[in-house]
Amino acid sequence: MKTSLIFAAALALAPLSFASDHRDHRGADAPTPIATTGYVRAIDADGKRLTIEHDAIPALNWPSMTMRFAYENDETIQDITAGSKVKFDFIQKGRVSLIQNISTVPAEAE
Ligand SMILES: [Cu+2]
Repeated sequence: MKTSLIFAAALALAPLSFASDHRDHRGADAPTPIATTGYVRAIDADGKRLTIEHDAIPALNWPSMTMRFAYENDETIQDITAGSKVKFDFIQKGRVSLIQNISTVPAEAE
């Protein structure tokens, strides 16, 4: 009886320990990517910046606004054109909002 209780407790705790292992693996200082959607208003290929009118981002307490997001590689935005509706995620690196992934949203998915 006691053994089976301990076993049940271990099973119950297993998902929690898996989750914290996963966080540890990312590193304590790894910024959490933030997902949002918006419309690309301009592409600055030389400066590697997209101007995006993004939706409100409650996680950052940001209202909807138009602002510039950085990207590191041209491949990141290869499917993006000005006017595209997009979903994307980004991290905050100091004052820079750096896009991690971005893709267009089909019109029928709106
Ligand atoms: Cu913003």
